[in-house]
Amino acid sequence: MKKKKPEKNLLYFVLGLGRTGLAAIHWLQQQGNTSIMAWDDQPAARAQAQSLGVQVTTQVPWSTVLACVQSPGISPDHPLSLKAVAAGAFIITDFDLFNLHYPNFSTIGITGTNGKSTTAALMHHALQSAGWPTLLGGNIGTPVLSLDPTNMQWGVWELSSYQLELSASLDLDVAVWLNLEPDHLERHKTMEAYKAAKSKIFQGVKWGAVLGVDDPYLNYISKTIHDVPVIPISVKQEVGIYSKDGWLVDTIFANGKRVLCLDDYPRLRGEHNHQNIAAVYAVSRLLGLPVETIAQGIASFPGLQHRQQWVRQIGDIVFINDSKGTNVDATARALACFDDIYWILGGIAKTQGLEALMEYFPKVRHAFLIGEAQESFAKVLDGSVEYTKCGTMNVAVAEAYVHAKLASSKAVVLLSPACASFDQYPNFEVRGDDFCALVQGLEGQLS
Ligand code: UMA
Repeated sequence: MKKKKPEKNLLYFVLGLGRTGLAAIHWLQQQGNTSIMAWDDQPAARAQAQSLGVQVTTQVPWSTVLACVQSPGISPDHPLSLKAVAAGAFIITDFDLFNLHYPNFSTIGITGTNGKSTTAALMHHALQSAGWPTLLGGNIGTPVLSLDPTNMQWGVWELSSYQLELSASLDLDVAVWLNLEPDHLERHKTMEAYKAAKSKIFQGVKWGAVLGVDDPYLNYISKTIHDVPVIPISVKQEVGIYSKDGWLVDTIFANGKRVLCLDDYPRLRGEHNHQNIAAVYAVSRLLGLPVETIAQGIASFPGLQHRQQWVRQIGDIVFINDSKGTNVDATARALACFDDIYWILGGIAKTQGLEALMEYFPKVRHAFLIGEAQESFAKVLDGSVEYTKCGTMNVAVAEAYVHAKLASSKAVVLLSPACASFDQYPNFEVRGDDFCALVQGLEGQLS
């Protein structure tokens, strides 16, 4: 799509009226656009757009549509998207509108199947800590058009394959692609299509690309980019910027020196987090930040809420909220990061059974079971891990604290339920908040 400012009085059609679509309508109206039509397949969402004075219809005069602003959750196969394309309208995203309207804004896009939220939040935090006025938006939960760029210069965008697939002109300054696992194949159908969607992150990239080359496909891609510097990152091989023996080693900007001691960041444990750190370090160095500044930014990162979030330490006991661990894969990542674990789990079990976590059972000192899954989980743990059926979170937190206090060495009380929360909570966020509040209230009870 040719770079030009969005014109007034040409029609925008906003397809999808969730967070992205409603933010786009607000933004277009703020820019003075009055010619906006919209559609959503859900009546409740349509009503919200109507209340904003927008005509909600499928009867669109397609020949006058400049662009269809499509929400990421809507497939390119949606009948209205197909009609827009057939009529010659541009399919664009909220990122494209942002980019067209704020061409001097500098942007870092981060994608990957896993770790992109943590990496985007860490990147944002590192730049903010260095005194760079930076926005954080995208798949992490905040549509970019709801952000206020006044007095800001940098944007860190978390980008999903859906958003990349639909985008027309991202033109990022720096593109980061962390890793690749099969995901969202119900939408993309094939791995090839998924890879093609993700690869759009490099279109128009200006300053550099950071790639997690432990994945063979990303390693291959890293060799095909010639227009901008490519920085490989790894946790397995000695290439580019890599982690080894608890250190981050930099062969790109520091002649192979050890630059960051990864043990200094207990809130970012585990190989996957070391790769996230490598990505943030790589981008920061590309932008010219000194190592010391980067180190300080990473050290003060509070972590993402509900994802291995460090809550509190009482004596030798650390409390971790991983309420986002709603399935065994996510919980496996948390269990891999800690030792001497007092594990709170349960809720509504998913189809993949707890048996898949058996390799981590030797690290668990005691399990505290809650929710619907407690009986079935007890059967799996029987004979391998000591457990207590607690029923509810308040009992589990109190019991876990009592047990952890009796431990002779360091202990980790970890909420990582491997389950959905809906039997006892409206969502995993409320479950995590409940855990945090109970942990904050512990001191008075038992210390
Ligand atoms: N809709 C239709 N027809 C369809 C599909 C959806 O009309 O065929 C309508 C729905 O009725 C709904 C609206 O589209 O009203 C929802 O649009 P959306 O799914 O794009 O959701 P948004 O609220 O705009 O949120 C989106 C992202 N959602 C998805 O990609 C599914 C959010 O990522 C993102 O935070 C937000 O934009 C801001 O950028 C969420 C997500 O689940 C967290 N992402 C996936 C993931 O991380 O795995 C990709």
